[in-house]
Amino acid sequence: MLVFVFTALSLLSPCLATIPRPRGVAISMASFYKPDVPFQCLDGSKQVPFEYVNDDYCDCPDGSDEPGTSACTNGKFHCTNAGYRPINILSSRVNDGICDCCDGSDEWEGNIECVNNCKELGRKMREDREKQMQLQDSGYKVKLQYMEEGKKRRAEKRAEMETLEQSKVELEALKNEVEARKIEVEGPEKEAKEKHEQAWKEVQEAKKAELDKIKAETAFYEMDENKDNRVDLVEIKAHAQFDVDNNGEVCDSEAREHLEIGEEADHVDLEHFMEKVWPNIRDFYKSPAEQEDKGDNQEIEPKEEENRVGENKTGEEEAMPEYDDETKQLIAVADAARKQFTDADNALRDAENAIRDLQNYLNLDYGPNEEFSALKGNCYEYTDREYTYKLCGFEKATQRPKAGGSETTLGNWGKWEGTPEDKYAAQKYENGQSCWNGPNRSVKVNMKCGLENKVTGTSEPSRCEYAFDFETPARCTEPPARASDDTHDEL
Ligand code: MAN
Repeated sequence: MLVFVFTALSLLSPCLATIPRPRGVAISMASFYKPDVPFQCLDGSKQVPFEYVNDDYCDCPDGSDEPGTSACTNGKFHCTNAGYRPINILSSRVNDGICDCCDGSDEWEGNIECVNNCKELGRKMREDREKQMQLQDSGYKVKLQYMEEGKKRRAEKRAEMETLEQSKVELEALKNEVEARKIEVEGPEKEAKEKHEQAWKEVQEAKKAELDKIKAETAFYEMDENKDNRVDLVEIKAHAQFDVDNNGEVCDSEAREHLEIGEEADHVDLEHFMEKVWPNIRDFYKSPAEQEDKGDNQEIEPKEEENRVGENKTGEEEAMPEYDDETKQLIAVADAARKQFTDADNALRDAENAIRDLQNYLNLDYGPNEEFSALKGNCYEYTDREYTYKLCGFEKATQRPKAGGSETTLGNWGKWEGTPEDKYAAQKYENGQSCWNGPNRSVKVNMKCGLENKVTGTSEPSRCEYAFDFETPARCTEPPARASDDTHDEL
């Protein structure tokens, strides 16, 4: 059966009314369907008589001869949808008992009664669009502020950086200067201190030598039992401590060895004793009194020995006397130079740290017009059933269990990760805490226009890979003039 119905076009568009068009054909395509000439398949593959158009038999391989029937599986049916948006549907859906077009034109056989709700859809679409425009409008105003503030901030940071770079140069020079001064005054200080310390050491050593001499003399007179001012073999033999081989007696050779004398001699005088004997025995010599007190084989504390001799009663090191005034003065000068150096060094370090912070700020990409700088230094939270998520702009993203427990870093600022056409559509926070049997945690933050900065949703599409939805005025665009509206009145 020949199905050939022209859409009536006469009323609203007089200029188009002259081109009748077969069912399912868009106005823009009407010129290809002229009733008085054979129809050329749109893919150019063949020509058929015009009567074959919409005759419910598929002639063209591209289905273009049957726009208004379901004869071709690959054909396209154009719904005019006056009051809403025209759409193309697969022509297999024509007269399939389901209303696909809001104007009901796809069900022209009347197998089902379609209500034309194009006007309502159009109204809703316009309302939504109006809301979107208002949102973009208001958001864009905020974005303009962000842009201004962001640019100002960048300029300020740059200026601050320049100032700091300059003062860094000065601080370096100052540091070198005070360091040189420090080195200069530390030399005489060191010399004076060493001189004082050396003198003190010498005094100490002299005292020690004096003490040793007294001990040696005491030992000599203790051993010289017959008081003939000599220590002879018999006297030394009386001291069991010289029994080196522990055989119960001090034999001649042991006695001679300790007295450092040969076979020909049998005694030593004080001078020989002090010079030759005492150095060998001072570490283990025990006076007769000690031997009685403690027994032969017991050690006695050197402290007690000192007490006995009567010197340095406490046995403690005597404190070094204060430096002389001249040395004190040199120390004060060096201390002042050291402080100046430490201060200059700290000031330089502070400047370097501040420069590093500024550099970090300036190295970040805050969008084409600095609009995203509003997120820097701010954090935004979102709580779902299980966790509180936090996004700190250009810094990091975290997750904290609501039930308590420690915070998990989901990622640190990485990069912009939108599309090639829209780089700023998403941010990536990466290298978060490692995930058992999975990748290091990371977050993709999808950004869209909103009136304020906030996380509006979070999810974990795959284990330890999170997605945040974020709204920000920085993503709003200047809305196009309201006149551009693709709701059409194609009739
Ligand atoms: C924690 C959370 C989850 C994550 C698992 C992986 O429970 O960070 O989001 O899926 O660890 O083990």
